[in-house]
Amino acid sequence: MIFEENLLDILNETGINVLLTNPCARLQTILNLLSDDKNFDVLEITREEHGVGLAAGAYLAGMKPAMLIQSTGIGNILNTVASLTLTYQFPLLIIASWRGVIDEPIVAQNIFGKAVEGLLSSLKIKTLIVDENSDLSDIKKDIERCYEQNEVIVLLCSPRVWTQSKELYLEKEFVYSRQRKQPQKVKSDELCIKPSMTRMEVLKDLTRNMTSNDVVIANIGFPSRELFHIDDQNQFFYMTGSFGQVSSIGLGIARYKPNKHVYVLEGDGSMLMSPGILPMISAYSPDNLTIVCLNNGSYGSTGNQPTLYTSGFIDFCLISQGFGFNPAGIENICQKDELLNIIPQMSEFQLIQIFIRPVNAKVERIPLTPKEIGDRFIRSLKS
Ligand SMILES: Cc1ncc(C[n+]2csc(CCOP(=O)(O)OP(=O)(O)O)c2C)c(N)n1
Repeated sequence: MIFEENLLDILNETGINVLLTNPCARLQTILNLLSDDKNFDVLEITREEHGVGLAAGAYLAGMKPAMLIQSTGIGNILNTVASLTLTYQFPLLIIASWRGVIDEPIVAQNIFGKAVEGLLSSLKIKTLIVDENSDLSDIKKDIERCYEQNEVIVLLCSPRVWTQSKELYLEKEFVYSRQRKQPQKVKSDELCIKPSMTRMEVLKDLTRNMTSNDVVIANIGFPSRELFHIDDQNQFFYMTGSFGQVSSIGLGIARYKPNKHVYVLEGDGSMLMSPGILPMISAYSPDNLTIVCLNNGSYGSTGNQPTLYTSGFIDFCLISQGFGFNPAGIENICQKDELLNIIPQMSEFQLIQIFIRPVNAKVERIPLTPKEIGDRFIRSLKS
């Protein structure tokens, strides 16, 4: 059996059921195999960091996710692994094609490839080196433990274990899976320049109509603090780090808990940090996910520093259309009466951008530990 088949068998036997992938030339064979493999839900991630957010969401929703990426991608995820996965004590298996160490043709891989083990060990993340196919037999127990004891484990798989593919230079038949839509302008010329509501006022209105079937993922900082202060619920997930991953977590939960409606409280700063998640939301498009972007034109939680972009010329509604969101599921809101009108049908929208004043309410920090936030959230999804 080739390495890739062996690895997929082990993942299957250990109950892994979601694979979050971003390609590497060495991963061609396994990615080809996965395109026909019904044992896993394979999601293509646009940035490795989103994989960590998605994996958190998938785990909260009861799945067993793993990531399959190039080792360089570990550089893109370290903060999110530390401030989300390790902090909330979520398990995560990362399978990395280890570049920059052996037979490396690309110089730019070398510095990070040689440093990656040390970086992971400085975060006390267990790293296992896979040099040959037979190493996998020992690794099964580690993968099982990862999910039993909520650990993060990284498999650094040497370039020599992957089956060489001859397809790198083959032209593949390419078909657009969706018809291109002519972008339709949504009120961008009428974009609100004088918002009247504060975040606190909006959150009070949004939560008033929520039921126990509604799940909220709240952005880092004051959005979480204000929500907690207004109405703390077990099915509210408060972020304390992993800036930029709120929609990834929401997408992960929405995909695996289709009977719940997931509201993501995004920020304009956070969306600027991670617009790369929008194509994934558009493509996987769960109809139980609503992104509410609270646009205060600034980085509110760090002291309301205006962002040059969102306080000026960026229109997230138009951007989302460009990424393929259905224009009928997108709305810009500026005034309270518009908000009150839309709230009863809020669950039908994919993205609602609400323009608010850059004001933070004087509310205390959330007195729960990340572990408590995660544990009670998981229990609430089961009930
Ligand atoms: C990787 C990373 N960079 C920067 C920060 C600091 N930070 C925390 S919250 C925040 C601003 C959030 O702004 P936005 O998403 O617009 O939400 P708001 O607070 O305005 O509601 C920043 C810059 C961080 N925690 N992590």
